[in-house]
Amino acid sequence: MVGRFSRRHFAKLAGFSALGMAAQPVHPVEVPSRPASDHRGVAGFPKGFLWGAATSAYQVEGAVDEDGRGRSIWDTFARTPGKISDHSTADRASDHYHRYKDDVRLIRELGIKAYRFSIAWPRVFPDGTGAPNPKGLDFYDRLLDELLENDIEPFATLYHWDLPQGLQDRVGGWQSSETSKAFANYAGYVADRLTDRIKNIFTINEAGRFVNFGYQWGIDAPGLKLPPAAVNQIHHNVALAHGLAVQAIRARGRAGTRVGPAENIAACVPAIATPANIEAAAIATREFNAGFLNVILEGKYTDGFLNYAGKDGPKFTAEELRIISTPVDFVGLNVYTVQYYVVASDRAPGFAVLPLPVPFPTMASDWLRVGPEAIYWAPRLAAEIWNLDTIYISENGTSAADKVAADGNIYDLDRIMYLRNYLGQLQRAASEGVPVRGYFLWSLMDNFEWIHGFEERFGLYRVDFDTLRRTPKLSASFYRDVIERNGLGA
Ligand code: GBH
Repeated sequence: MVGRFSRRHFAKLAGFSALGMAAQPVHPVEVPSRPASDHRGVAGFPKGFLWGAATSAYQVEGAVDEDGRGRSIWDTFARTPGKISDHSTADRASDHYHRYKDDVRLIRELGIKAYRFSIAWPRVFPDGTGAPNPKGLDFYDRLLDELLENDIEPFATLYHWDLPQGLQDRVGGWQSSETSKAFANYAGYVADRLTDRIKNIFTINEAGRFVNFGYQWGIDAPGLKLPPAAVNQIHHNVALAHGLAVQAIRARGRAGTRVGPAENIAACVPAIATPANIEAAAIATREFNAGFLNVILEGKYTDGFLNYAGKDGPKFTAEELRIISTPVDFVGLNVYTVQYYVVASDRAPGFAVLPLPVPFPTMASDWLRVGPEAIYWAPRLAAEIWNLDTIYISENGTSAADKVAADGNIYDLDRIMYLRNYLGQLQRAASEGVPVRGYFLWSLMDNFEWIHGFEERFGLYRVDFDTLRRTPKLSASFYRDVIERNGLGA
């Protein structure tokens, strides 16, 4: 399409020429500032709502052999032929390790107030346990200083899937509670060293997911296909790791350090929002999140979960359940899609899951079904069920079929469509008093998308993986506008 018009003609068609768009602008579209009297649009987000963006260490950092970093299970996995669709590794990734100063500037240019990054465990403890590697932690020291200098609130995730290979080799990784203890030790060390500057820590990213993908189905690292009893025990070990880490952070961090999980909640949505279906969706939310969120927030596995697991259920002690459910300061929810559409049922436990029509609309990733209502119902139901007072959307965003147009810009209107709809639903939740305090858009920039390598792009900034050059997409301007007005435009 674009090729049939001259650049100027296209810019005119797109309505941008009047806005003075340059060929390679810092922001593709300058958003004109609103007159103060313009009250159109949905009501804004609460004052002080924290607008953020997120990344994770292995996906963006690169520099896998620098400053004493040890190997992680993802280094090993990505090097195993046939595992990554484009045969890439994250050896260089987005080169954030070297470009973090520029990247902090990119955050600032959009008006983003908070940055969620993850700390690579194998940088800090190259072998998982034993002596820490001071140079590894130094990187996060520098990053924190840079963020704070730019008035950006740091949120660190301690585990975003890059388990030290040594722990996998020695004790089978998460198959052993030795890994849970090693994680707590690492968490305590980080808290000791960094909580003079970092106030918010996410323990584990998507516990419920990496266990199944990595240890049950063999899709993600470490690529194992273990039987149900082993998988349930792994889930338990991960929940235990979370609880031990919360305690270690409380013990060794500065007073006032806040900690919580970042979990991809199985989002259950009432197919039609009748009172009975809403109640059914709440029951479903507890059951489908029994292995992590529910046990850490209630201190027990649901009867439904234990009955279903039967003889394959996890082995645990009452003391472990107490540790697992150590109170948290906030709950982070990663919300991308609706997991289940639910209706009420007379049969125990009181809900039924409706079959999804095929095909169902998705974004560029085939798992990413379009379901904006997920970001309304997930925090609302979570707050009601578990009586939460502080929820962050710790991830939301989408892949898109980004193309660089002839004028050099990336007109990712599909991503904007997705964000506009999800943020509208989030605004609805906030305006009804659901305690959502902030939102982290996944992702700040294109990065290594796990088994999909560099083939699926989630960034607000495009990364050219040959030159490593960053270019803001149209969605970056969209997000900047949302932040500036603390809400959606008309
Ligand atoms: C998040 O996972 C992750 O936290 C983040 O690292 C990731 O980059 C981002 O979302 C985008 O995916 O093997 O094709 O069946 C979201 C939940 C669970 C979605 C695993 C992809 C596997 C897809 N993810 N799932 S597939």
